[in-house]
Amino acid sequence: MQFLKTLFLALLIAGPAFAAQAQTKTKVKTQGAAATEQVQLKTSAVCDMCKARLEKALAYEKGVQEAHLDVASQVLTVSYRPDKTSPTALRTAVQRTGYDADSQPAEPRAYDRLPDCCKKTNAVHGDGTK
Ligand SMILES: [Cu+2]
Repeated sequence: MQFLKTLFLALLIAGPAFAAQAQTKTKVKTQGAAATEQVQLKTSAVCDMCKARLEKALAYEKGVQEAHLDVASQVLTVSYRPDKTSPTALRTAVQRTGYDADSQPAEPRAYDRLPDCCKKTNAVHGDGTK
């Protein structure tokens, strides 16, 4: 009986400590999520190669947590830390990769380096005749 009493006492003391620890952890996690913002940029991407190129370029960009391009709509969705970067900086990153970002045109030199099939002027792209 003495053993059970001791166990009960131990739980009584340790219980609140565990609860407090769990609470602290949850709070930190919530703060991290709240610090993330999302922006959608209209790009001139045309295919899966563009998608891979843009997503990779943005992944290396400071403050970016996730980048996802929808090829059909050409919309690049970026999750980012507003204390580390901004939509303006993200648009510039897209331009430097060779693609238009919203109303801003691609950087000409980067655009020239793109493979022909990824250039926005390639009208036959994607119809399977090349
Ligand atoms: Cu492409």
